Amino acid sequence: MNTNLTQKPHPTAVSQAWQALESHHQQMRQVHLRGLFADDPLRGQRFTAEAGDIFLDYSKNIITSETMALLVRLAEGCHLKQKVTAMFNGDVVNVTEQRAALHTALRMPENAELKLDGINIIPAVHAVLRRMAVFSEQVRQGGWRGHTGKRVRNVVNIGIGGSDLGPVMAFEALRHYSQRDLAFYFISNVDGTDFQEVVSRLLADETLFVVCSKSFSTLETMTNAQSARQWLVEKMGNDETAVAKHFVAVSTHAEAVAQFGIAPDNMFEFWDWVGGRYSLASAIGLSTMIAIGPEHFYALLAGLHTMDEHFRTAPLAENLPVILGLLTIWYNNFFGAQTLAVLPYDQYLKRFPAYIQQLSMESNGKGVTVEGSPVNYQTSPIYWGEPGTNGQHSFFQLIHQGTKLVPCDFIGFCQSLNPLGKHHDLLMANFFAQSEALAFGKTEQEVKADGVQGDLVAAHVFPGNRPSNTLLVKCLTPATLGQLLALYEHSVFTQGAVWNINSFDQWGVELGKVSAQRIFNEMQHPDLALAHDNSTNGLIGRYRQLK
Ligand code: G6Q
Repeated sequence: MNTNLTQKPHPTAVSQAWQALESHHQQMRQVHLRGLFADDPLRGQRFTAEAGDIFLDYSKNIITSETMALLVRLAEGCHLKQKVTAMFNGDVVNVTEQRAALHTALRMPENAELKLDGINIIPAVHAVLRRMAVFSEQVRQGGWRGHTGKRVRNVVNIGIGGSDLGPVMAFEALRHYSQRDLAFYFISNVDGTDFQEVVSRLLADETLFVVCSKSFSTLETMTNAQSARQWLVEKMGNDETAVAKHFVAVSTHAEAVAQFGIAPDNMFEFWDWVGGRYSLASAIGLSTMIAIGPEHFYALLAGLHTMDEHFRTAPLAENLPVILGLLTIWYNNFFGAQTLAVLPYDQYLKRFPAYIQQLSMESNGKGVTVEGSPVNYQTSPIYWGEPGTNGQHSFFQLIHQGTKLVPCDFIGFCQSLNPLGKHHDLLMANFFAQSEALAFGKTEQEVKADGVQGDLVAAHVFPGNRPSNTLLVKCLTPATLGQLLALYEHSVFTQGAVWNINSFDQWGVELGKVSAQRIFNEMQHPDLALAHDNSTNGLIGRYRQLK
């Protein structure tokens, strides 16, 4: 493990910008947000930015104009603009897999043109979208009939990682817009409990399985898909032909899909230039499209595209994803913050933090540069979070008064999709109160003025100076969700560009997979001698005895 992780990345411009930030940090670690706001009455307007329907107030960060200028200088030194252009153009930015990362092409309008290896890929993107739209409408309107002639009532997405988190997050986020006579389920874990607890409540002849797997070889997904197939065929009196009406696949791998027994007509294609965690806008979003309908799905794509265009064209200093990404670097690399909390004040966004967690940590949890040398600075922070106000009654204590610095992203909406009495004003009152309290805290004097005395005073003091961003949006819609998603995607890209790492591979998940295969084999053959370390041998031995 690299222990000296406080130094700069590489060449001259970068190291100068990095050093300038290091010495600037020496001053900034002495200041308090109370002072920054007192010195600049317009601070709350000065440090704001807007793109599409998203308003960002980043004034409650421990920054000055100089901080932002230095961070932008760092980004320039890292050739951020050039790297953005390279990604959008389809250059091989995923160097270890020799691939482009063209998720942005999935959201481009039909009349756009983007050539990859000399071929315009946009017509193919839209051809798949049209097929998805036709199929979705068939399911939604009851034209798609199951094997016994019944219409579909349950849609079960089988996938894991990028083939699960996007669909489940988007379904939950946009549930308000979903067709309510259809129920949606998501099976991801290889733990049979996940499968059983879903199918035990379903009627097979009303159920459609959407098997999502880019590779169509992922152990968990293939195991769940086989179990689903077996379950369905059994329920249909062992009639194998039932599979055709109850299974569709989303994959880049037509052969493997055919081998599974799903006909090409029931397969929705995407391409190796779409990374798993960036794939929601591809056919991986099929269950989302069935839920919310093609029109809303196109609005989601348009929202993503709005933010893509903003990221691609806006000057760095006014660029929302760049600002968010650079602020993350500021706390991660200069203040030594280890984590970042994503706190949506909207129950529909309950899976949003988990989605952003994968997006960020799988993309930027890297220890080598794109050239393959070990980094000597910190890369991705740990992303985590829960919706407000629930989090306030659990971990917020640590953010307010603990010993760790936890920068927060607060995400809130001015209009509720479920207006109910005073609920929304109460929710949003908490939303505004939290970032205010984190920034300004409560001094000893204020505590005493409230009548608290003696030994109790210290426990009642809130130090404040705890930074946060506030993302305020009028309403949660497919379009604004799209904008939020692309905002985080490109913030992650910005961070990766500055750290000079490959944000698009994920080799770190491989070792455990290979090892699990070997151990699985040892479980199937209890007579096989174990040749692991002493701890692993002991644990497997105990499992063999007790299973
Ligand atoms: C995401 C990762 C990973 C992937 C899953 C599922 O970027 O690559 O989470 O999405 O491992 O892979 P398949 O879609 O190939 O089944």
